[in-house]
Amino acid sequence: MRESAERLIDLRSDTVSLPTPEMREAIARAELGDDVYGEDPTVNRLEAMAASMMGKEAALLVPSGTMGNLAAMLAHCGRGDRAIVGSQSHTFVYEAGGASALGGVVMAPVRNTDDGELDLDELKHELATPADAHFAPPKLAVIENTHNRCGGAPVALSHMAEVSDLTHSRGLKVHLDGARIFNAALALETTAQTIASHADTVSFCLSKGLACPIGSLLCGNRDFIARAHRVRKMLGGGMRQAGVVAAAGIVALTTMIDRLAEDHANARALAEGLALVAGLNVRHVKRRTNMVVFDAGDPASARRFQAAMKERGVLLSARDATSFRAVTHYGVTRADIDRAVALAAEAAAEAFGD
Ligand code: TLP
Repeated sequence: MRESAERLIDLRSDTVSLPTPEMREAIARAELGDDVYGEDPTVNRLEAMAASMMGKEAALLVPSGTMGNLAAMLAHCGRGDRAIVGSQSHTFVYEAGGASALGGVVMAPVRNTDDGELDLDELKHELATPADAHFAPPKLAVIENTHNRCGGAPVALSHMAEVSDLTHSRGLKVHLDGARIFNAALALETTAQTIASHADTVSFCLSKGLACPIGSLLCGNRDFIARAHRVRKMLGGGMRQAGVVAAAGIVALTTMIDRLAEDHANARALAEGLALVAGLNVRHVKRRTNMVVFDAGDPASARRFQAAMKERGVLLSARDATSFRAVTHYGVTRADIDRAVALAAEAAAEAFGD
């Protein structure tokens, strides 16, 4: 949400959340050094915390989730290697094809089910690529939990275990895009560490539901993190006094995880409210996290609906020509949700009326 006099209800993404007062204080007081030399004590502290929370040997602070996934793919794969990704995954859809454009990695999409899982038959087919000079050798499978384009669905641990077993049995590695891993842990009633145990490497974001201004962490074993460290430098992601970023991250990991329950409850209330608005069709998810995806008729009515909401101060992100995503976060209260639902009823009457 922007810092301005006008109070918007910004449901476009949890990335719009602003840092907490405690984060701003921690940023101001952070002990700093040059992290490219490995000398920023605050970064070192955050990386150690992240590695231990994910049950991995080491961690690396990167500026964004996109760079975390890219550094992981480039550290796992060489030019001409194949990475198996979900057809609806963030790495495949929303990262500008970085692994292919910058690293020569061949991305092989496997269908995502509505629950954010990988279609196992298609995965097996990709894994069965013959060791023949015609084919780009598969090196990596990428899974996402929670799954953004699949409505924030938390992906079941049993599925993760299956993907991990199949992939490892072929000698490939598994990377988890755990941008919202703490939302997944809450919804699955487990720990982030248990989720991450099904992957060799994991990236997670500080700047989504945890409300930090910047930053993601990539975690894995020491060798992998050493390779990723070089890739991060190559990508221009080596930051100097990065303790100003890490200080907020430490506050996030100590104070902001439990409150995600509030975002999940708000998303549930929003889904229930929008489901009662004529003309809107809320997509069902087995377990809701902090997202609501809904359809709003044909493309023209959907455009009118989005504009009518914006006029009333409620921002949504378009998922495609007819559907929208609303995300709850630290900057959205329960009262905002009730107001957003009431305004959606008005906007729908305007957009879908004769
Ligand atoms: N997702 C953003 C947009 O890019 C769509 C959002 O608003 O949700 N993995 C997943 C699963 C993500 O949802 C995102 C951000 C990222 C990686 C990338 O993180 P950043 O934005 O820090 O590069």
